[in-house]
Amino acid sequence: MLQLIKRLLFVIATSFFIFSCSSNNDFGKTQTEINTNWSFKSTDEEVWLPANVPGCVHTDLIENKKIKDPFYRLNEHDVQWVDKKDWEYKTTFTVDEKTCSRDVTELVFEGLDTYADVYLNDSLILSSDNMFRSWKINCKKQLRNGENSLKILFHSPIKVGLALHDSLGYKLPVSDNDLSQIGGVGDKQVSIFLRKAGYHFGWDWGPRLVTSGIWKPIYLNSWNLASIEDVFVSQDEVTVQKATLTAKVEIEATSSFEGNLFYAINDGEYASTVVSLQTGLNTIQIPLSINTPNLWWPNGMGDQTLYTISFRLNKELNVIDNRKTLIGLRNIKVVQTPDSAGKSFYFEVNGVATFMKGANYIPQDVFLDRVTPMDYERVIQSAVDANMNMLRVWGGGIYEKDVFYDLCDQKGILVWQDFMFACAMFPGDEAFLENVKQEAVENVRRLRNHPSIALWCGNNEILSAWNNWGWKNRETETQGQEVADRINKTYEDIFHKVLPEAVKENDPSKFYWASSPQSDTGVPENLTSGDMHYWGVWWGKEPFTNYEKTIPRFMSEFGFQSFPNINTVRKYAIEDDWDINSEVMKSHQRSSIGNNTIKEYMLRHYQEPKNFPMFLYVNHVLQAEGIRIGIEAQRRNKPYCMGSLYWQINDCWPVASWSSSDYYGNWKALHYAVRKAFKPIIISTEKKDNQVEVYIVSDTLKDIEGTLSIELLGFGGEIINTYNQFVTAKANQSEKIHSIDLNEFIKNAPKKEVLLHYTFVSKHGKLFYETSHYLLAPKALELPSPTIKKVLSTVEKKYSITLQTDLLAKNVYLNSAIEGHFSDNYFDLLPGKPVTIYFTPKDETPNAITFEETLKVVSLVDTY
Ligand code: BMA
Repeated sequence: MLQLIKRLLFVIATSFFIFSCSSNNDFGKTQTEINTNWSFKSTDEEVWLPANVPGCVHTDLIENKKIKDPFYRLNEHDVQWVDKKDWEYKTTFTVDEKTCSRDVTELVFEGLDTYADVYLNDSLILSSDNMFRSWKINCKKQLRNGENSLKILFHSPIKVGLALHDSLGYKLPVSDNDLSQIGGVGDKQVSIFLRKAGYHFGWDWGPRLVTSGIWKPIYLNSWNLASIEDVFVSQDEVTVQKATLTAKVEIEATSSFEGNLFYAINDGEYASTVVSLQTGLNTIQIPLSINTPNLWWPNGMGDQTLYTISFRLNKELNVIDNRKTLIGLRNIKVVQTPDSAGKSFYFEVNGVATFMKGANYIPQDVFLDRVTPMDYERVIQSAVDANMNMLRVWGGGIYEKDVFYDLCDQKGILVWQDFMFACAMFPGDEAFLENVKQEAVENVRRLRNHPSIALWCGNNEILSAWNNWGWKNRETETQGQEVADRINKTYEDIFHKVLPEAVKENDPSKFYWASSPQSDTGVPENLTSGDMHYWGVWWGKEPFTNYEKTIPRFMSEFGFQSFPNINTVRKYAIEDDWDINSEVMKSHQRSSIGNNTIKEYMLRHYQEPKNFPMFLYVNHVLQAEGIRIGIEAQRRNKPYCMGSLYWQINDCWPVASWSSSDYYGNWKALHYAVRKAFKPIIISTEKKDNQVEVYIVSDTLKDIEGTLSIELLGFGGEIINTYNQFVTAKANQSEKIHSIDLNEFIKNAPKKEVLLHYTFVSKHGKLFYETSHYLLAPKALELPSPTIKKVLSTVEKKYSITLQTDLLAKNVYLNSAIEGHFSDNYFDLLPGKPVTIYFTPKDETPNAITFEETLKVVSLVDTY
């Protein structure tokens, strides 16, 4: 009875409220970002300092000159105290009476890193424990008309982590990437206990800077009557004739009412449907269709058409709320069909088996607030420019911000999306699993409309670590069967229950893959099914040519390191540090085997460079050549192998790493080499004793006819022999088209003084591909000393540099102290074939004289 009276009173009160609101026409959602007047301090200090929100403790400390740039020299080691403290952030904001009186006033925290207690006007409204989740708190009770105070207390992630670590009662295996020693906490690797980006705790390419803060915006939302909370457009059937879709619209209502939901596709006319909304969450399904739709294609295969689907909720003539979502129409499948070797593993996009060309992606800065939309644009455009169609968002970083996926949608980059688990076993108590579930559900729901999302993957390398890296045996031996079983059960719980269920319930058409790498049966990787991370080259010190022998169905990781270029090194090291074994350079090299491995491979192929800058340059060429061999081998073996994602496209600080472009966005030799190796049509060769097998590999969707020409050239440019063949680059295929018998083709020419120059020119005269290969390792070549002539001019905001040489100039390297981008670099310049390069300065005011003064052009022969 009491309940009934209460309910009646509530209904009367709400009806009155709605009536009064409607008479004011006070509808429509308002959203205000709370991003001003912030200050911060550690809890043991008195003085508040100005802060940026979104931001983080470290960048605020840098701005207030309390710590020095942690990326410079050894400064990272001096700021390890920051993560042992608790930090408070506070601000005030004003709210008017009208906002206060609305049905719902809620604070939305899009990202708090990580353990935060939030107080609104001194009342605790939230305790957060996961940086990957957002939090929406109805704060109608605590919000005041006038000035309001918001205070957020961030508990030290290390202190929280240590408490969780010490109370676990058993030990969880974690890879060496959690650099607990640098953090001054001995061997206590606490990263796994916190749902916080793993790489903040260090990685084999990352600093240990465990920051805290408000890393995404905070909003105050207010609305009356109803709010469109979510729209999911499921693509039930997409053909070239018709796309059949269902929009699932979630509307939260504060009371029941009859409204009209209007909807439109692009700028088309609105249709509408009557909706009877009940108090609480309502899900409305709207069938939609698009005749003869323009499909969304990955980069290189067609356009990236996006459709805007708009919704508007009305009550009579009042607009209550509206929402837009962008979709791209495409069918995407991961095809695993048994065949004579095992089982395929490839992406089929709009019915086309598509070879995935791309790279692994890590967060672009250890301090995420510093990554601007321009940085996202730069990295994703660099993937497009390098002919990629896929990036893997790797599981030790973050579920990226919306802008990342928006750009991938626009530019045709498919995303292999890991959940955020990498190289460690995790605790499996109920609270942890529930937290993971909420994180997964939220991120799947946030990203599911993006046409770029191709696959959800549970984790990075955990299955391999447990089974192949000896963890299972070690933990069974040291902690006993029961503990080992328990650790394994958690793996099963997270990666075979919680995460796949989140995908199934919220994004049912997408493929879920529990771990990268794994085979189709779940055991860690093999060559006949599933995906592979092949680290025999690099970690196993195997020769680069082993890339030609190790061909999986889908290569999702392989890589080789290089230092950044000299301009980047200058930003973190002084000239006294210019030795890879100096303390500073070693601190910016996080791979335990890094320096020695680079040197060892370098001396296998190249003469010892005479000085440090030359060492960096040869290191770039070495890395590029190694990965080129891998990419080409994987592409030649299409359709057995259907993906090539090298490790890694970018960096999160200036460091020696496997990246193809450094922290400042400078392309290493590798990025130029990748652009070439990923071209739609390539001529690729494999040397077998005295034979060179010549392949033509095509990702284009139609046959291209043309001429393959092979010239044997002397280093002075003289043509010693030629071979021409009319060939068809068959659509979406790799084919062996010729075999060169070296004994016959090179005759008596000394191998150390010749090269093979390949071109493929279409019958319409278009040069599709051109490359040079050598018959011996670079260190065995008798390289001449060329005279390279350069002619400079300015073209709009760029410089053009035309280079020509009298004798072969191998791996011509252009560098300028002025920051900017060369259109090509590290290429072979042949006599009689001038090349024009464009340089685009970062700073838009070119000064021809300064540029010319600082431009240096060298080639491989100058390195020894
Ligand atoms: C891979 C990644 C990372 C690591 C890289 C280089 O397997 O998954 O964990 O940074 O190797 O060692």
